[in-house]
Amino acid sequence: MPNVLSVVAASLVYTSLLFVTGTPRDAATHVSGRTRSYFIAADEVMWDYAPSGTNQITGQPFDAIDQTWTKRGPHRIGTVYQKALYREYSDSTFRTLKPRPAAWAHLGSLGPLIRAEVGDTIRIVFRNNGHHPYSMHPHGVFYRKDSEGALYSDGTPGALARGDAVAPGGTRTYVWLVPERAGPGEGDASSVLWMYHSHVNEGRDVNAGLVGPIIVTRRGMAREDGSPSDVNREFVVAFAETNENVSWYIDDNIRSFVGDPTSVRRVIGFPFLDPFGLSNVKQSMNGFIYGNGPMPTMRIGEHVRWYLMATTNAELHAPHWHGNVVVSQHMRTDVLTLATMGMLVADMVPDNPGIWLFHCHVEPHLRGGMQMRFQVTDSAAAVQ
Ligand SMILES: [Cu+2]
Repeated sequence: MPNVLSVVAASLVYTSLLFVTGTPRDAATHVSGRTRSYFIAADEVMWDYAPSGTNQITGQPFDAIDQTWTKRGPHRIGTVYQKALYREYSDSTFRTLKPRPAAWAHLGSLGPLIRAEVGDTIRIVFRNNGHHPYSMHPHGVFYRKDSEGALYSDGTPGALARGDAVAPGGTRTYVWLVPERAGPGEGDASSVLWMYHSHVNEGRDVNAGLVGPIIVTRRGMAREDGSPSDVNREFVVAFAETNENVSWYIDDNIRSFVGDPTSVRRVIGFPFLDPFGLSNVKQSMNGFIYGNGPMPTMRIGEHVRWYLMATTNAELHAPHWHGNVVVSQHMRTDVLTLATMGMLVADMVPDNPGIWLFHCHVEPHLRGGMQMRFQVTDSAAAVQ
């Protein structure tokens, strides 16, 4: 009996400790692995949604409907917009951009890939090179209030709240833990997708471009670089109905790119019934429309993992791979359903060579350019 009582007493003390500190002391936050450091800035850059100037899906010049979103003119911005994008630097001086590996060129406008294995700690030095307050707010990983990167009334005292909105020119270090609950669940594959984005004024920040991927690999399943050891190739694709009308930079873009800037005004609210508003809603995949991004390439028989995400608008997407099939959520399919801020993992073992379409099946998205291609080859030489 005394033993039982002492166990009960000990557990009461432990439980009350949790309430007092607000910090679980058990496996929930247990990390013992390596610390992975990243130097990431929010940079204001010009971004082209269609750098080739043509429709890569049809192989033709943009047709009259394509030009709704691609033609610059007296009342249209066209395909080049000023945006704020997350970019990776070599060190804390933020002088040298870290080159993006060829395997990740397809990320396009997305921020740098942040990786971890369960048990690791992610340390981000964030520099705001923009003209608006920005932050980095992660999904899935374990953060305390000083590393949440989101601005709202939560009672956090001043010093700990500095990361909620980093002022222009400011720098902030975020520490994100990767305990078991940030990694694959029981039914998941060997890695899961999370994302990070600015969360000061979420709609304006994310539509300006501040969003990127996090991949967490199961403990014991990671290579040195953090990638899952049972996968040959990984691709991240963000389906985004990017609404440039709500970006911080819409007025700058009107001034810079519209031939007659006084003829148009920023559309507030529902943009689709206004021709100028509609032209600024880009049906993008990693910041590209009409297949203008790098084409993912893979070999027959490889284990290919696709990570799909959507952003912060009224998004409902139906990603569809032609020619090959995937297993996602324990089901075999070639079409998934992806909603706002959704994060999906789909595994493919390509068995059908060719250049294949990968597109959103929601008709207005498809027509607006939410399409890309991927290549399956049986030749080793054709794949990087
Ligand atoms: Cu869609």
